[in-house]
Amino acid sequence: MRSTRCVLALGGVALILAAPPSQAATLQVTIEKLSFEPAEINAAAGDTIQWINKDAMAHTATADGVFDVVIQPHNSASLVLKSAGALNYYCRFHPNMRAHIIVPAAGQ
Ligand SMILES: [Cu+2]
Repeated sequence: MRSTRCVLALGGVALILAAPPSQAATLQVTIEKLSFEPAEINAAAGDTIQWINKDAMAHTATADGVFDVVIQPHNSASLVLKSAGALNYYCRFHPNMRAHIIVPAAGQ
């Protein structure tokens, strides 16, 4: 497990926060106006990603062969990351909606 993680704060300012090495976190990604924000997050295997859909239409977070989460309008959905590795995901309904999860291998 990594000892630091990036969290995007208001205005896109990146803060580096120390985190307990073995504690899973919940990372939130907001979907608003057909875009994932932040579009890139650092996560660890075991972390939960929670998508919060502020739009009036359904979206998905889809990484082919890895996960496919539907997020209903004005609702949220979450997923526990199973393994390390970089992941690109997109919305099946709006394929130009794209985002990225960076999951470092243990020890990085
Ligand atoms: Cu969408």
